[in-house]
Amino acid sequence: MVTNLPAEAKAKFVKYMEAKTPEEKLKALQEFFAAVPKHKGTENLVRWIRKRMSELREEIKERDRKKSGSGISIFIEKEGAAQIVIIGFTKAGKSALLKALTSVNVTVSDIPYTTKMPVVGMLRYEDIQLQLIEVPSIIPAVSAWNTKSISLARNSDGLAIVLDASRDFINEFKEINSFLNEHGIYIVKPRGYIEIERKHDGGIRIVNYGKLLCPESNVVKLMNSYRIYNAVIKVYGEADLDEIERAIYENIVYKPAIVILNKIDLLKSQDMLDKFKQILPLEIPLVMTSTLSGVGLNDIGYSIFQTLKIIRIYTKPPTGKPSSKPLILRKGATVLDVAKAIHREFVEKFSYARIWGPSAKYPGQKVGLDHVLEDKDIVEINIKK
Ligand SMILES: Nc1nc2c(ncn2[C@@H]2O[C@H](COP(=O)(O)OP(=O)(O)OP(=O)(O)O)[C@@H](O)[C@H]2O)c(=O)[nH]1
Ligand SMILES: [Mg+2]
Repeated sequence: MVTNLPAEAKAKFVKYMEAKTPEEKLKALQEFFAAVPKHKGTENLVRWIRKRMSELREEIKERDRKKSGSGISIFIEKEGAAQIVIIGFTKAGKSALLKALTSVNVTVSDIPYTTKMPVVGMLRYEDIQLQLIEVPSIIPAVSAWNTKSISLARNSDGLAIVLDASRDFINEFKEINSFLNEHGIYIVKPRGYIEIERKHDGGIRIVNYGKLLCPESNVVKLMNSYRIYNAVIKVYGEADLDEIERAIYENIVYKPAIVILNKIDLLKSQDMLDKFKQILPLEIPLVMTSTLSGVGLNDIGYSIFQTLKIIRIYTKPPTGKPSSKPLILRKGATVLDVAKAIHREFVEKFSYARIWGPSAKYPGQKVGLDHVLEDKDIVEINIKK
């Protein structure tokens, strides 16, 4: 059901979107909250506003702590090919895994909530590095506690959800999944998944990767009613107007994920494992590990790499060797993406490319800009003199 907000409320929301500092945002949101009629159709919205207000309060507190010299920044600079957040309930073995995978010095302990600050380590997978960040264990009931973990998860390229095989991991997985959903993070592309990118010009453009269940003109009207006049709206899967309106507020993100079922040495019931495999969405790889015996640890890098849907491309000058450091691109990337990544000139003066590796019909095949690449291809771009 579309929320059908009065114009006054929408105007208040616009103020919120335009606010710069957390204080301004909080104030604008409080005013918006007061202007939203409370009924069935606005239930989700009201829940979202409450949550956002508490996040903002936490952000303000966090920033003040930082100012006074204690605490750390929520944002962690990306390093390596991708940033992966390790998330889960306490004592699942996140620190033990991080320590075993990256040799970072982190405290592993039987005392709950030992990890209070994010810890970073680099995991080598073949010729790339993956940046792993263990975040403080989540406590769904204590909203303020999770702020840091959630914001790091939102900013990451993917998640590694760690479960404890000696506990009721099926339910714990479900709890973690709904916790993430409540915070606008989806590990499976939702039925309707919408990304709204605000722009400075160009009007409202709808890029339809799926199926829009309402006329485009309604989307434009909806956006305009929020005084959004320039934006690219990407529609994945099936989405109706209601879902598009939700996306204006909730800013939903999709994160590829893997599940690590740790402490497999303590698995009590094979039945439970079989059931879990049935409920786990197909696109989420499952790795079973034990930090005690070392089982499964070597599979984690590969699983992360697979779920991220990235490829490694080695560029090579016409006379010379391929670079040893690969370019990281999305699966489905073309020669054009490589040219863009090197320099604009390579696009403008492009003549032809030569390819070696999995996507080449034969070594050194000549191809054009639209050639789709595969992991481990070598690309040599020749430009017009
Ligand atoms: N049997 C067994 N115990 C493990 C395994 N991995 C970790 N543990 C133990 O589980 C306990 C919790 O491990 P941590 O790695 O500190 O847990 P955490 O997920 O980081 O938990 P936080 O304290 O919330 O950060 C420790 O006593 C570890 O020794 C495993 O594979 N098998
Ligand atoms: Mg820990």
